[in-house]
Amino acid sequence: MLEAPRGAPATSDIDPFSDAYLGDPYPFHQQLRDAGPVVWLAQWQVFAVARAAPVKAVLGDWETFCSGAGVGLANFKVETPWRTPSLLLETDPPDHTRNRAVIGRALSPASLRGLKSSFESAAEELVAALPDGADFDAVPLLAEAFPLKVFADAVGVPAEGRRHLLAYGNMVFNAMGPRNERFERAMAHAAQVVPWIERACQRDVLTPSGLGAQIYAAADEGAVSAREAALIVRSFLSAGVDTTAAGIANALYCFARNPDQWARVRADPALARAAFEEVLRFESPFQAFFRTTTREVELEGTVLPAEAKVLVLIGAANRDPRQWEDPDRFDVKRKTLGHVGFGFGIHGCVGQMIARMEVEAVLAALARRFERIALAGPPTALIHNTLRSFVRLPLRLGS
Ligand code: OVV
Repeated sequence: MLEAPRGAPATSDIDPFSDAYLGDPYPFHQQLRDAGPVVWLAQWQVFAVARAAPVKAVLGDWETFCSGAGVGLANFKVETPWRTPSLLLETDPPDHTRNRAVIGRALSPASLRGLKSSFESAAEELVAALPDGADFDAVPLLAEAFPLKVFADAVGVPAEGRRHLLAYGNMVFNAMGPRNERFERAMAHAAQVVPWIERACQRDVLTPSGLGAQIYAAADEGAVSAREAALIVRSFLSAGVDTTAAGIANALYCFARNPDQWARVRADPALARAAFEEVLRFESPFQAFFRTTTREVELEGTVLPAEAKVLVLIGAANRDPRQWEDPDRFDVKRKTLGHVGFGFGIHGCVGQMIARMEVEAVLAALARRFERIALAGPPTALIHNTLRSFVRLPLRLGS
């Protein structure tokens, strides 16, 4: 292929928000990686990075590639965001640093230790209720049910109306793409969902011992205002359910497709934790998001102007053959250190410890009961502006 002149990026007409791309992004990822370290997506007038090295370079330099202008296609400096921006996701230092410390304390390994046994018993109970040898849809019964129970319990939100958490996550993550039909469909439920979420962020609605209450306790200490506390709690509810549900569904899909890998986890359930890292690499739930340049910058020989949107293709970086040997092979014993499934840098997933605890509990409970995980029919992929998962995953488990 002809190299573009120095300074000018490769150009592509790939549409990362088309049904074809979102249904099977991997061939497109390869084209984007091979096109160059930075690619200009003509249709959306944004840059994209798909190789592991420039993805990490972008995420490692928050001063140049900021989040305060939004991490979706929309530039918040030009377009009014659909909701009050997140004090974590859509904020830069120094505010981000302060808010991150508050939520980080609530989600620290020390703070989460007490949740482990309740996650394990909830996983045991859900798995015990699954049919042995009969078909069922693993999306509602396992992938969604588990975080709706344990994460919502951990935060301390009411049991009534919890399904709104899934609808809200669907809005939040679809809103990072263009204002397309997918976005509009997700927003169709806003009138019921948004008020429920806003209520659930209030101190008097949250249980007194949950993660939500801990944010308000930090407000009592003066770390943040009460208004900010509500918005930080909103981040739990935005980021903590759909992502983990996708992680569980993607894990089940990986194992159904790779029975030899499930056999390894069965033989040694302690592998469950490492296996989830490989799931995050191989089928990353949060596939893509944007940064915005704060200045003109050269990235691997390409010059990007200030105020440019840069699409960061997490899912592509996680399968970059420049970093990974045989990247399209799902291997639970692979050294997964360096995957960006939880992001990278100052905005790296603050909930990654609780996510790992959740998925590990589910996989370990499944490994104790079931020898076989098989597809019971064709799965229906979720076609979503940023998440990769399934809307239907028919499985048959066998003991
Ligand atoms: C990582 C993430 C995704 C979506 C929403 C948020 C965070 C938030 O802070 O609201």
